[in-house]
Parts: sequence; structure tokens; C-alpha cells
Amino acid sequence: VDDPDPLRTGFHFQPPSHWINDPNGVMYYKGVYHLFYQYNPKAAVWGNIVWAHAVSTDLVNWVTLQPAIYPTAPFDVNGCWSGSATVLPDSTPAIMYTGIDGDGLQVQNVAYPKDLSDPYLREWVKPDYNPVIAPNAGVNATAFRDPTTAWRGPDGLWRLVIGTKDNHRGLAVLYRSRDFKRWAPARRVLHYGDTGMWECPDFYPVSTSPGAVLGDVKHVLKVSLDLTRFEYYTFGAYDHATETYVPDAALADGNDGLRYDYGNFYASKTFLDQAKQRRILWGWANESDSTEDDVRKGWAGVQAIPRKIWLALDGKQLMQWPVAEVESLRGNHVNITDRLVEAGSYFEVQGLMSPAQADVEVSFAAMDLDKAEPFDPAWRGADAQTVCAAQGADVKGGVGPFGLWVLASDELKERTAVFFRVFKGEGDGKHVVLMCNDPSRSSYADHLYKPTFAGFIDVDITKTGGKIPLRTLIDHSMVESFGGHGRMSILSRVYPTKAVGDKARLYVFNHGDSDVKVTHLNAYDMRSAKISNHIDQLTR
Ligand code: DQQ
Repeated sequence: VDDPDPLRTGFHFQPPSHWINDPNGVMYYKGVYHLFYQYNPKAAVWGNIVWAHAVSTDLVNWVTLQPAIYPTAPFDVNGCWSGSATVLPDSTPAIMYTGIDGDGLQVQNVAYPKDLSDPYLREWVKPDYNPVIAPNAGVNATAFRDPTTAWRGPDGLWRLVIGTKDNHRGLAVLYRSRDFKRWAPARRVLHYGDTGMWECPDFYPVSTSPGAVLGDVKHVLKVSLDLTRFEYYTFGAYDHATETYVPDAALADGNDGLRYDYGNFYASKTFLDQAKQRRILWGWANESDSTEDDVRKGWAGVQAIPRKIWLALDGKQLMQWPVAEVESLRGNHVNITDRLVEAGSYFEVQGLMSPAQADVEVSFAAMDLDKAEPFDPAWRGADAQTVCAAQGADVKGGVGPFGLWVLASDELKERTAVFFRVFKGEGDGKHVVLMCNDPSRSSYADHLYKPTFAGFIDVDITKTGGKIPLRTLIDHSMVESFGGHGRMSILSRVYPTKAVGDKARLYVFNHGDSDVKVTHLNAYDMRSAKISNHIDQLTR
């Protein structure tokens, strides 16, 4: 029998039905991971927004609970939008979220668990003194939202950041409080850029050790740009005493800056996981089918795999990697070593039962870097996405395109390409390595949004002897890839019509002039995560 809903994910989090967007209030509290998220309880389109709630003990299997925060009062009657959790020193968790009030204005509210002895914190109460932060005169009251997790300075005052805009300028404004109840704006904003609205800011310490608290600590400021739907970050020095944030000089703000993910990944949020001393990043992947498709499916929106996030050893960027717990779902395993993929050839990776729900780790070695084409000076300053749209997976190259065809149909007409392409640098510059996700052939359906996603990945491929690794999590309509051991990630949503369920296939391809070797390939069938609405189903 055909699966009536073959594009639903098996191990990426989604509730049983309806619309979801931003992850909210993520935290680890007394042995339980909490994921709240923007949710429409009535339909598979955005609207009627509440905070839905799910809990887990392993970040893989989830129990969905009743919505935790929903409109009840004048200060949130038109919606409970994004926000964050902070665990206070007396170990009470506090949620700060944006309420849309009766006039459609954006205000910040606080909520506390009703019963701290409930291990799942199912019910939340909102004190009558809300809102705790209303837009002051001069603030754009319809663009003033998404409070961050708060932190405490050496003076004992709490601080948090709210995203806003002033005409074309995006701002991260800083607020202070002694008691988490009365808040006042700091004299200076934390940071700003000429980018349009800053949604869902996040501000947190990182170091080269994933525990995020040891060694040389930098602060990361991430913002979500509603104009481009990408997330950008800088990192640098934060001085607690003067409340100033100075990004490292080499880093650019906004559209010229570094991105968390070069694909469909938005409104993300991190939290510190004290259980395992790591910082974890959650992000939302929107659909790229049509609203009619979503209504027919009855669902829209998926959360990306939670990712560990830390500062690269070279200090130049952040690194991301799926949390190790995901590997607990790995089943049947296929291994290939030292297989040559000659120029212009491809082969099928056989032996998986469900290549539509799989985890693939592959290490490529380009055999002849001299065959790399020169980087076209016309692309100088262009973004990777433009280059990759012109040089898609079917455009023959020197070194590459080589990579994976995932969610491929047996006649190979449907396929999504995740690949690398290597160019000679200009002058004596190092080679330019492009990582791409090309969905242009991903589906027979032609009404879909099929954007090419790409980034220039900062690896010195001559130093690695032409080697470059790729990991791709394939989950029916999700293709979530990590290149260069986590230096770049690209998430893409695709909607195959034939390459579904056990009909989907997996290939390795090389459409360049240089031979490529697959030094290792490990592919695993992935079991489905357990997503239940019975609290006694929580994995212990
Ligand atoms: N989604 C929320 C807002 C946020 C936006 C509303 C980002 O709070 O700015 O659902 O996706």
C-alpha cells in the first residue's frame, strides 16, 4: 500500500499535524529537554500562534504536550510569539515571550511554571503585572520582539536582547532588570546593522571547546533577517561591565557575513545543555511546496536536527554537528572503502532498506586538483548561491561537481544533488571550494520552489590532499547536509513524487574531469523517532 503521507519526516521533529515555525524557550531542566515552538493549533498555515510544547530525555524521541502558552490576557490576546527560557538562580525557569496585544502591538511577557513539582512543566502561568516590557516612545511597536535568554552581569542585573528595526536598520536592543519583573532599556543598543528587521536574536558565549564555557570565550550574536530569510552571525568580545559587544574585525554584519546554514533554516535558538556541557542549536525548516500542498498534507514546518555548536579551532567561524544521540537511530549499515568514481561516472549505493530515511557519511578525495577550473573573475564578490545556480550539478566541471544524488528515482529523473565543486584560486590564492544543494531535478512537480543553496566552504583542499567529507541526513522531504566536518551546513526541503519510501535511491556521482575516490562511505538506515502524546512513553 502506498504511504498516504510519504513526505513526512521520520526522525526530524514534527508534531502530528498543523503548522509549526520557530523553536522557542529551548532548555534542559532537571533531566528533561524542553522544546517549545510556534504552532497553529487549527491549521497547516501560519496563524493563531501559541507555544506548543514537547519533552524528551534524549533529544531524539519526543512526547508532545498541550500548548504551554496561549492567548489568555490583553497582553497576548492576538498571539504568543517567539521567546526564550532562562533558569533563575533559585532554579525556577522563566519564559519571556512576545505577546501581540489588543492593539496589535508587540510587548514582552514573562511566564512561570504553575507547579515546579511537575517534572514536565506542563502548565504555565502569566503574572498579572505583564507586560514587563512595552515598546517605549520611539520604538517601532510592530517590530519589537523575540527576547533572548537572559544573563546576569557582575553587578547582579539581568540583561536580555530584543530584536527590532528603525527604518532600514536592524537592532539588538538591550534591557536590564534587577528582579526579572521591572525592565529598563540600557543607554546603548547592543548592536545594529543596515539590514532590515532583526528577528530572533541570540547572544551567547562560545569557545573552541564545545562546553562553551572554557578557554578563550567569545560571544556570538546571531540575527534572523526577515528580508532574506537567512541567519547571520558575528562573534567577538563582550565586556560585561560596559555592556559593549565588539565583533572581531574580520567579520562582516548582515548579508556579507557568516551564516549558520546556507539553506532553509531560520529563527533558530541555542541553549546550554548542562547535562553534557555543550551548546545546542535548534532551527526551523519551512516548507517550499505550496500552501495548498500544506493544507492537503495537514502539516507544515519541521525542526532541523539539534546541532552541537562551537567555535572552530582556527577561530574563524562556528562549527555545527548533529547531536550524537541521533546516531542511536542508525540501523542497517552499508560500508564502501576506496572506490574510484571515474570522471563522468556514477554508482548506486546499494544495500539500504530505506534510502529515503538515512544518514550518510562519505569522504571524497579529488584525485587531480590541477584539473580545477579557474575561478571566473566575474564571480568575484558574487555569492555562492549565484555561482552554484549557474554551475548546477549537471554542468560538467574540472574538479567536481562530485557528491551525492539523494532521494533519486530509479530512472534518475528525480534526484537532489548535494555536491562540491573546486576552482583554482585567483593568483596564488588557495582553491575555492563550493558546497551546493541543487534541487532543480528533485521533483516531477513543477509548481514547487526549488532554490539552489550554496556556500564557499573554508577548507584548504590542497592541504587535505584533495579530501573533503560530507554528511547528509535524508528524511523524506528533508536533506540536511554538513560539509568539511561541520564547517558548512545546508538544509533543503524537496518533494519527490517517485523517489519516495522504499522506491528512493542513493547514488554517488562525479561530473568533473578529475577522478574522485570515495575513501569511506558509511550509510545507515534510520529508524523513526518515537513521537507520542502519552507522557508515559517518555524514554527513560
Ligand atoms: N516568527 C514569530 C516572530 C518571529 C518570527 C511569529 C520569525 O516572533 O519574529 O510566529 O520566524
